[in-house]
Amino acid sequence: MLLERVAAGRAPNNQDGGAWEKKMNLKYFIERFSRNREVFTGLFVGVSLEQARWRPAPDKWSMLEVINHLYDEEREDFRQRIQLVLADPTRPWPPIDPRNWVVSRAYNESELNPSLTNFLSEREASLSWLRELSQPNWQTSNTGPNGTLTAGDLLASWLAHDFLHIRQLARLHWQYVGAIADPYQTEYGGPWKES
Ligand code: NI
Repeated sequence: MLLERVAAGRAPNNQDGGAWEKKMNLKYFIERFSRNREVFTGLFVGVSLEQARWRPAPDKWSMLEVINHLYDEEREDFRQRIQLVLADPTRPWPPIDPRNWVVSRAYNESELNPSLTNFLSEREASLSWLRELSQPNWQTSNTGPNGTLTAGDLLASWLAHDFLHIRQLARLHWQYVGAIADPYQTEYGGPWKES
């Protein structure tokens, strides 16, 4: 499947002999980005605004902060930066500040349903764009304050980022169970640790 796609996608006049594909299985990424849209939806089904705004500690993010972070990352970081590097590798990227946005954009004061809908719509927009991509050169790179990143690095990091936040949201659920079950304990279910 992968080999067939790589061979079929090669442009006859491609100067680096098809290396632009570099075995990046875009179909797999599109499928997972789409499935993760459902995973994020599922993680928020039945969550009250109170739970969404709950932080396990003052310096930890709430579920609402996570989904707003994902919304901004989708628009202003991963998708936009891949678009920018593919369009013009030399063009500097507009700066982003995800950590400060949590506070400066008051994520935890936003409403839950619009926040989730915003992210899900942006993910749909990302999927539409990815499906329309024609022979992108995944090796195209931009060098900036964070070093050199290829379009392929950005695509891979984007999907990996999904899973980091899926893990974070699952942990927030786990912590919330512990909080609302008090005085009952969750230890019998097992500890939270890397498996
Ligand atoms: Ni993140």
